[in-house]
Amino acid sequence: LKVVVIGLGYIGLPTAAVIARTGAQVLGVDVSPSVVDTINSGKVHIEEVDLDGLVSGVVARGDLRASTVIEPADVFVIAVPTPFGPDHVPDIAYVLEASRTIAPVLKKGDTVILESTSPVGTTEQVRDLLSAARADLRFPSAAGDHPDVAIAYCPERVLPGRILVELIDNDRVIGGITPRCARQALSLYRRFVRGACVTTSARAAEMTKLVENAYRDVNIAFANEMSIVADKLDVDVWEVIKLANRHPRVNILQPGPGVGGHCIAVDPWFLVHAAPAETPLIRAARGVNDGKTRHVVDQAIALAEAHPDAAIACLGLAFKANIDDFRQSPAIEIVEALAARFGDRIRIVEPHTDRLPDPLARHGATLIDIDTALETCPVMIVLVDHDVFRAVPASERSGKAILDTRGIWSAG
Ligand code: SAJ
Repeated sequence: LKVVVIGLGYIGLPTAAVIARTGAQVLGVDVSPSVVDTINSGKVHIEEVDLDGLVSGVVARGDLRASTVIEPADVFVIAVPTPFGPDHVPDIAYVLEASRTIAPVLKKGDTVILESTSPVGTTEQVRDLLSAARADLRFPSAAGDHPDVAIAYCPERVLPGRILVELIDNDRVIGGITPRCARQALSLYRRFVRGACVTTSARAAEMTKLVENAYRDVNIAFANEMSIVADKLDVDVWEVIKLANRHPRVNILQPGPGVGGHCIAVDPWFLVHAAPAETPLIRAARGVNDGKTRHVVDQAIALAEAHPDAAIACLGLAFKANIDDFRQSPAIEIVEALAARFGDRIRIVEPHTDRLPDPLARHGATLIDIDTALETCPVMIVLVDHDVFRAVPASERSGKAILDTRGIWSAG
């Protein structure tokens, strides 16, 4: 079996490597020559648990290669980003571009699978684009005739930091343009998925993915709203959540400094865009989570002003614990606002980087380690729950002024 994976990012590269481990011949295609060179030398350009060892192994065995140029294959997997543009309008340009590159090499019997989070109807758009480009092939339609090419949508659902485990263990939803397309796509996932593989329509699978992330966003918004209420009422929100979660049908998530990353803060907008009048709850949740970041900025400024001249340690820049991914990180937004105001009083601890993003350094903020922070900073702001911060004992932080947005040092 020959598989082409288009897009070698956080999803595409691990997926390509896992498929290659099953003995399939995998070609990873990416627009970036440096990403391609890195992978062909057996290395990785992203940090993810156990990914380096897996990639170096499958590259050394010749089962995974990377290129900027597509080749014919039996299965094509599209795993490119789907950001949103101005006014939160979903941007599927990369998906359509990837489809355009597939069109010339497509042949009878091939399977095309879209994994990128996409607005409902995108898989049909991929089909339309391919069918316009290749009048010599028959493409699937709801009418259920016998197409030459199968087209399906199978959303990725893996959690950064656990990608290789979840790629194998999570259930997969496989949505075909027709049931036959879904069955054909299923045979790829059967090679490496231990979880259940459930087949459905492409549109239902597309919406399922959006619903999963919108559900999480709404639930985090609830936790964040409760944290602001608890602050106002002078109650420890972490204790309240722990106590409420003892109820058999209550399971509140954790408040934080806002919602970051490239999924949970983005995908709900795809639903809002598709049905603006019908999604007040999803929109409100987005507002609450973004508002929580501004609330933390205000709290942090008040704390800094209450301790004039004190060095302020900001713990963490990543969008969540134990990863090196800073994309759409609320921590970055908060530290930027603080650095713009307090300049070289701001010290940043982020074990997952050795250099500060540009605006932070420009404002005079510096990168220090956790030991130095504990020795030299009377004010500490916890923005990310990295294990190394969690491990700081109460004795080492006594006497400090602390704003703990993740509740890692909460007595509750
Ligand atoms: N967060 C909280 N409180 C919580 C949980 C998360 O504030 O209780 C924050 C995190 O700190 C982070 C953001 O939310 O800033 C998102 O983190 P996450 O761990 O909830 O999710 P992601 O973005 O790493 O991955 C999500 C996952 N989706 C769901 O859990 C429904 C993952 O399974 C998806 O594959 C991924 O989005 C994706 O690519 O869509």
